[in-house]
Amino acid sequence: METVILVVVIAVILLGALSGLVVSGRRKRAAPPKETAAPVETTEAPPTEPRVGEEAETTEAPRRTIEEVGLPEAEAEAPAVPAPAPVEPEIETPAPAAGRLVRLRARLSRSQNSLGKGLLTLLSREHLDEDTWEEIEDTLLTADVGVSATQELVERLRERVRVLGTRTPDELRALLREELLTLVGPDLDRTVHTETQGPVDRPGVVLVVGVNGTGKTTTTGKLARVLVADGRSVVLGAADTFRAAAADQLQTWGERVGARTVRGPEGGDPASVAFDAVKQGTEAGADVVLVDTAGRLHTKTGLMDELGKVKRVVEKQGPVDEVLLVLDATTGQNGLVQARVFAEVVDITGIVLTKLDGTAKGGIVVSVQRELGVPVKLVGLGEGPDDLAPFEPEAFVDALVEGE
Ligand SMILES: Nc1nc2c(ncn2[C@@H]2O[C@H](COP(=O)(O)OP(=O)(O)OP(=O)(O)O)[C@@H](O)[C@H]2O)c(=O)[nH]1
Ligand SMILES: [Mg+2]
Repeated sequence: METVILVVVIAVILLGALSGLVVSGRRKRAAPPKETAAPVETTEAPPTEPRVGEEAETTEAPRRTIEEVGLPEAEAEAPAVPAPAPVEPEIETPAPAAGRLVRLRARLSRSQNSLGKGLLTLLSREHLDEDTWEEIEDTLLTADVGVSATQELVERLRERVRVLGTRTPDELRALLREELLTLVGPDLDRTVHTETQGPVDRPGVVLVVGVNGTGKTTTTGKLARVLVADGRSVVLGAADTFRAAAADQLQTWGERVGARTVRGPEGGDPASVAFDAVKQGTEAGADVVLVDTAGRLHTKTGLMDELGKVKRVVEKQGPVDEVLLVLDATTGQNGLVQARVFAEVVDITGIVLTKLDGTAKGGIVVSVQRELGVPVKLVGLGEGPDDLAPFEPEAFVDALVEGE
């Protein structure tokens, strides 16, 4: 009897175990179709484990037709709107360059009219004794006019004041204006040569040089804007390979006006970047190629050698039409020393005097022209994108003697 009960108990347990197995077996069979359904439907690709889930998700989207039907227009517009926004920077329309110095005159006067005012006050004294003439001389020297130009000017002023006899303020102002203008050189050719002197199917090539921090990259960017405003197409060459940020800085300027920047690897050969820029500019049929250079190099001793090489390599494709030396007006005599060194290596054809808004030493215009025998062609009057002006002697001298 006991064995019968035992057999029955064992039979019940076995039955229970069997039914459990069947259920779990069903579950096991049910599970795989859930996991593999999507890949099987959507792709013939082997369902390798990690990809299955991803593909299932991505391919599931098109099947949600109800949602699609609900928002057909919104879905169609959505990808089109955000896509171009981050890629296409807004292209600016810069202000034209003509008459800029007159527009920026207030800024020039603020920084420079202490020279004019100082001179007029001194010249208005009833008795122009030796002490007064010395003060006039000091005023000119302080403004960086330079020794020889100062002596010349004082001599001429002495002579003319003597002839004039009594002096009204207006007469003095006119006289001073005339003499300062003579000193600045109203007849020098201040055109920035951006048109090629080589074969006609070649862009004009402008090389921008100077020591670090003077404003080369900023000036190159501002000049690109001036040219674009005049309807010229511009390619920029980032031949400052000293640090990647330098090329980025130039490229940002270019992007704002839709000008392409040719650049090379950080620490790469500046001459080959400059060469490429001119080559690509030629191929693209650009009007002007502006090449920004480094104010310092990895090999310190080689700055001047490197610069000479940049120019020579570019010249393999044709002449460089303009070499602009960028000088920081606030550095005074130091700037003149730099100018001399650069002039020995590359033929400077024009000077850009930057930061004239931040110094009263506008006399540097006179001394640097005398030093190099090269005219000041552009002046920087601020950090704004259009704060670069063609240098106009009349407007400059007016700002000195009239002020605001
Ligand atoms: N106030 C004023 N600041 C200027 C002017 N021109 C340039 N700057 C500023 O001078 C600083 C240096 O200018 P950059 O153009 O970077 O000088 P850089 O010669 O290219 O310098 P490196 O690449 O380091 O050799 C920047 O902060 C400019 O905004 C100007 O005319 N007026
Ligand atoms: Mg720079």
